[in-house]
Amino acid sequence: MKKKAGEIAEKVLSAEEVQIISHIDADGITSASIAYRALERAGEAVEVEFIKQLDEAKIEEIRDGDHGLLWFTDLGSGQINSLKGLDCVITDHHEPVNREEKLGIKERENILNYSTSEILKLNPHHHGINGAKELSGSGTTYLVAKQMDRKNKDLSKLAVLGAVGDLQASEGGRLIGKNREILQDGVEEGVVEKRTDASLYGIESRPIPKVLEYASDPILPGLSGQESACVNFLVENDIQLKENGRWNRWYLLSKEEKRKILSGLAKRMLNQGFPVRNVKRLIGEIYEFPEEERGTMLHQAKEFSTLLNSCGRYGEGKIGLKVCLGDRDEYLKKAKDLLEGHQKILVDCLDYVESIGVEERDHFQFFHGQDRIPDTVVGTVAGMVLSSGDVDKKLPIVAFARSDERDGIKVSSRGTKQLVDKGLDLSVIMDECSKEVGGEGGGHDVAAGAFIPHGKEEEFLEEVGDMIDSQLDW
Ligand SMILES: [Mn+2]
Repeated sequence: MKKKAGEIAEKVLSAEEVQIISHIDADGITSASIAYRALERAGEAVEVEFIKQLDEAKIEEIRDGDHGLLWFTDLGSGQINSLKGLDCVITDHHEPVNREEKLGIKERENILNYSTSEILKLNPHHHGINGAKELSGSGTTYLVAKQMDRKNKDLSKLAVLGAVGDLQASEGGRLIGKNREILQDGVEEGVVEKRTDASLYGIESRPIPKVLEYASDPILPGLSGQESACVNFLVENDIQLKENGRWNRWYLLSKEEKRKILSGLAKRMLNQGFPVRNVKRLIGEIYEFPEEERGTMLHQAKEFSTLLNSCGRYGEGKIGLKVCLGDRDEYLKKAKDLLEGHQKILVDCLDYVESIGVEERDHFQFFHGQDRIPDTVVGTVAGMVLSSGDVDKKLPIVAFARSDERDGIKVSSRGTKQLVDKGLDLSVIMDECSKEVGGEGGGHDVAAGAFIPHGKEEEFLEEVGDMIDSQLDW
């Protein structure tokens, strides 16, 4: 990977002008920020554009446009054949959709053939590294930045942020593989710190009762979604909720107080018959950025990346980029407003799904968000529904929503680690089944999406059912 990263570094450094085109989510925003800062430090002219997906129409537009060297970050692998002839490089971690390229990982000969293809690209999947768990788009981009100049080692902070935003640390509660080496760079540079603590969201910036009330991973029985129960639980455990009129925060609690709460939560979960696996998810490794102000969302990777993801969902990648590049004023405020609005929308969407219900089919379950669920959040909602404990976790979930921008249906699908271990690969399913009905798709084994024409939903679902059936050993 180092050699390939070096080749890309050389190419981008010799370009006069670079246009970065990146995916519009936390990982894509941090990818673009890393590429931007590295190029800026090298004194190059840089432009950045964020897109939801790189489809044929977008590629045509790019072809017709006037630009310097194109640097695709956190996307591009699935469209490599359509990019032929463009002066570009790719740093991405999504699975190469093309079957032959995927096979190339295992077959030495194919790797050789592959490496002679004209477009310079860095993708963990071509190096036997799992791009869903061990290296993110921002991590892949960081490897190139590091080859551009060792001074860029401080950008490892953004790579850690992107990996956390892509939920690469969620399994087992810590970053693993190549991500861990990047984390180590950040620790050495003094820009990242790691420690073990509650893995619940909001331990930095939210009042403690809210941390419990909004907990969704894991779900806290009798507490998640129930404000007064959370307050009572904390009072019973002698936790001071306010100090001098200000809400107490988790990070300010003593070890003993944290221990008390966590063991109380574990007891509740076990009493309710939740598996030990879920209980273990209460604790994980957390990543902090010492340069940022304590008690703010920016201080912890989980909260910072959530802020970036909400920028992305509302088409405001540039706001996230500004925050990543250091704005702590106007753009940070805009980003926070987006997040606040987002949390309200999610609550409405979950209410809507509850009202229409989730339909179970033979091999999966699904709901159609129509125009009531924005296509930008349908994936998040699907993931929340699947982990809510209200539906069957043994079935992957597929969700539809009408696209805001294009005429058609946005599809999101989510699985679980257990299903992936049994053979589920949603990226292949979304790719192949959408093609069958005249659409396109791709993503990761555990989470993938597609775009299909209106009215093709039933036909598409039939294909999906058949394919899940053939992938899984029931
Ligand atoms: Mn990504």
